[in-house]
Amino acid sequence: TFNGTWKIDRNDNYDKFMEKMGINMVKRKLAAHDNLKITLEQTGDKFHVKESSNFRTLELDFTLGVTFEYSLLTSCLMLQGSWTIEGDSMKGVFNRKDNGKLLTTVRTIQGDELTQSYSYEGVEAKRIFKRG
Ligand code: MYR
Repeated sequence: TFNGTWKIDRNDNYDKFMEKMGINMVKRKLAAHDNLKITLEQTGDKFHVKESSNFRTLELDFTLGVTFEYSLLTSCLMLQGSWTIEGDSMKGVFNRKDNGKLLTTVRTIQGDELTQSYSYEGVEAKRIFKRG
């Protein structure tokens, strides 16, 4: 189960990933240490998400397989897409609203860590969270 609170522990290639996304250096430096904390509450095929970071706090709801919108880094960068569950993974398929390009993301749990992988235009990154 993905339920619970997850605190960011470390990143892998996240700066390069954000650069590919076109995010400027100042924001990238802040985002690398954003203290992201995510609380996931799954009930059936519905999720309630609480997100808090140095940038913002946000709550949202989505249903597996149903398209919703999500904004990045308080900016006007918007994604549109959905999550599904495949086996033990959550798979997210999103498109940027500004250029239509694909961003995919996968959440998996290994032991007491949640790894979220991101892929955009051939660049991959990971953010690894610990239960908090
Ligand atoms: C959630 O489940 O936490 C809410 C929906 C998340 C949508 C996909 C997140 C992709 C974030 C990419 C971050 C890249 C920053 C440049």
